[in-house]
Amino acid sequence: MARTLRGVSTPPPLRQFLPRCASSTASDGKEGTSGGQIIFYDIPSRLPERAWSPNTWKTRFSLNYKRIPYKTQWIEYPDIEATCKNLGITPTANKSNGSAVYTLPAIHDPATGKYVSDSLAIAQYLETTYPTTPKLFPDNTIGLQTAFIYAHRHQMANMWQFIYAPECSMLNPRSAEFFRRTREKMFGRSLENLVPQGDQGEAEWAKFKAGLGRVEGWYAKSDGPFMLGSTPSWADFVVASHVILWRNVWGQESKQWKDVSSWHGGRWNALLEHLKDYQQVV
Ligand SMILES: N[C@@H](CCC(=O)N[C@@H](CS)C(=O)NCC(=O)O)C(=O)O
Repeated sequence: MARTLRGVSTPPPLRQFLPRCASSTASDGKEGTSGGQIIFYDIPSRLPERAWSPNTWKTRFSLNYKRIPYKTQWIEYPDIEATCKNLGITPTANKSNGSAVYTLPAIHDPATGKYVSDSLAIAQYLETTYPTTPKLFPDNTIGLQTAFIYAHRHQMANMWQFIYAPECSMLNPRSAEFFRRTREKMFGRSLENLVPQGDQGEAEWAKFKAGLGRVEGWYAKSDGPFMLGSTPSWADFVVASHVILWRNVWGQESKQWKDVSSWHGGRWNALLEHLKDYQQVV
């Protein structure tokens, strides 16, 4: 039964606040013509709109929601480390052997000269640097929302095995080769072999549904379509970034997407609809 989603606050139209700018690609990541706008480093795909990565979508949502002008610079997977090192962007993690892991999203803000990596650190940076823009963590909820990310990630553990193979096919050839090589080394088998089949496939798919159902249970407690009720916040952008990933990697017409979008009273598709104003790729 379709759930009634109540009390959505209507945002001002976003388009009028955003610059009319083309996205660009530069092999060294250096780009001298951002016109004072923030540069947002993202990973391209073969999709018409190019954007696909859940982590970088969190930053796109953050910038769009805050109506902060920016331009996207597309960096293929094998160029991420060199680009970050070249720009002085800090790594976001360490491998088990202690070596640094460089990831996107990252941003460069010419107004402060700062480079920031990690989607949550970027959100915090934008929140403190642009305090009069719409809040990602209203009412001092940053601690709770940080805890939410960990809880959400835990519920999503069974999903990734269904993602990696189709994700790889969606990437441009250089990124696809890098992604396949690094992930197959990490998992010790082919991406295709990661996808569980037959009865095991159904059991794992049911576990994914159950995890997402727990997230739905948290949403159902709030008085509105968003985690904080009628106002979107970081938590919704994290969840929606994953929903966009599913729609993209499996495709609108796929059995998987039709399945997920029918679950939980249509909650996930509805969430994307409610956040439509913040999904521009510029
Ligand atoms: N904690 C980071 C994770 C970012 C992340 O894992 N990004 C992936 C793309 S979705 C990446 O850049 N991976 C680089 C690689 O695997 O070499 C964040 O939230 O920004």
